[in-house]
Amino acid sequence: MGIAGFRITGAGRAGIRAVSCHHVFLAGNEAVDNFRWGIFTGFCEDLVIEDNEAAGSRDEHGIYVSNSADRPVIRRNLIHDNAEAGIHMNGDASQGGDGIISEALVESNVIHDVGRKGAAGINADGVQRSAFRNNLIYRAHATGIALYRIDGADGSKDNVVTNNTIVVANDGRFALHLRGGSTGVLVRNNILLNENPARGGLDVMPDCFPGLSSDRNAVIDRQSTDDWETLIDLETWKNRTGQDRQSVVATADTLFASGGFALRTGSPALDVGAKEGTVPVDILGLRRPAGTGIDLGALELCPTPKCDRVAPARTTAMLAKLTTAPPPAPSHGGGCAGCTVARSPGNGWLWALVFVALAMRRQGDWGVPRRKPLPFQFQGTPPDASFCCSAHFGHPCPRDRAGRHSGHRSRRASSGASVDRARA
Ligand SMILES: [Ca+2]
Repeated sequence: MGIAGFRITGAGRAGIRAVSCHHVFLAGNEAVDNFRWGIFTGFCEDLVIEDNEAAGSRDEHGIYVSNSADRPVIRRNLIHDNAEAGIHMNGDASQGGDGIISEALVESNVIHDVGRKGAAGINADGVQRSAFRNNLIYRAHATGIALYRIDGADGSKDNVVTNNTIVVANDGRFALHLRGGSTGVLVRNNILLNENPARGGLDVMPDCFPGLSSDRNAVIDRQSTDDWETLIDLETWKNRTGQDRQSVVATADTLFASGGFALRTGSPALDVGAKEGTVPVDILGLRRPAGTGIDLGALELCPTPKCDRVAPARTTAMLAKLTTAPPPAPSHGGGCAGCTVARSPGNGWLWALVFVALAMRRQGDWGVPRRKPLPFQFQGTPPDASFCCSAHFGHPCPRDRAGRHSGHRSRRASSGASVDRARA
């Protein structure tokens, strides 16, 4: 089943809640200004959470995927201004199951202004054989990405952390933190910056070095192997750990064009990335490599007037299983010249709902303030109308001419009272 196109605000616990389920698809919703979580799931296997906005959770996280359910996909969400984590994932051994979330895909999320009460941009407790890639995390007031074990049955082992851009705020912790026996982690092509002079890029506890392979990252020149008791520069880090032989020291000024996180001409992140562990498109669908090699971070730079841009992979096993007959599609006009509407047999109704919802939101029909522009923009024409409308990128969307759909206003999901076995 799918839940798409709703705006939920003011819930006492979760804006959207899905527990003891499987193959649930949450897309294009706005879960904003709810008390504890924007989107909460527990024991929900093969879950897809994409193209949602999860913001303003006053107590905890934007998106919380809990318990030991496997194969969650969390991508292209805009997550911001949550008190604790942007995305929190918790294997929850204390709640039964195997205590491990396996084979999660966490990619192309934009996460900012989170963690004032702690946690991380992306927090993973007992998450294994999973990929964290193409995420942009900035103004992180706690950790950027943390792989660890507190209530998971085991450390967050055998994960891949590639092509993320992380900038920690001046009151935050480290950009990437491994602890609790989180071994076997592949770290490639990340930008790991920190505005806090007392913290830095990589913080790896000694029990996480077995199987660690970290290289080709652009990092601020402060790392740690002892939970920030001492800070060491990149050269010392290389000598002590044998890691990051081809990583480089960098700052925002040397990496980014002014005003955002797109790479500047001459950036040390250009064309020096590894192929290992990466994905063939960047956070905006630009095909890698553009230029002579793969860039570091979530945003590949197009060095020529035109680069190959593709729609992000949208087809999932979940989508293939949605078989509800499609109703007539809404009419569209304007916006996104050159875009086409991607459809898969059997799920056109779902995308239609997402389109209507997002177009209405753009027009202010829900009284929602227009989103502040993000500090990067498309270069050229985006490939796909649904991608244009993606909650992340502030691009003009196709306009819906069908009028208001007031029935979709402020629909409130059930929350709280029944079986919620998540650790709060
Ligand atoms: Ca490149």
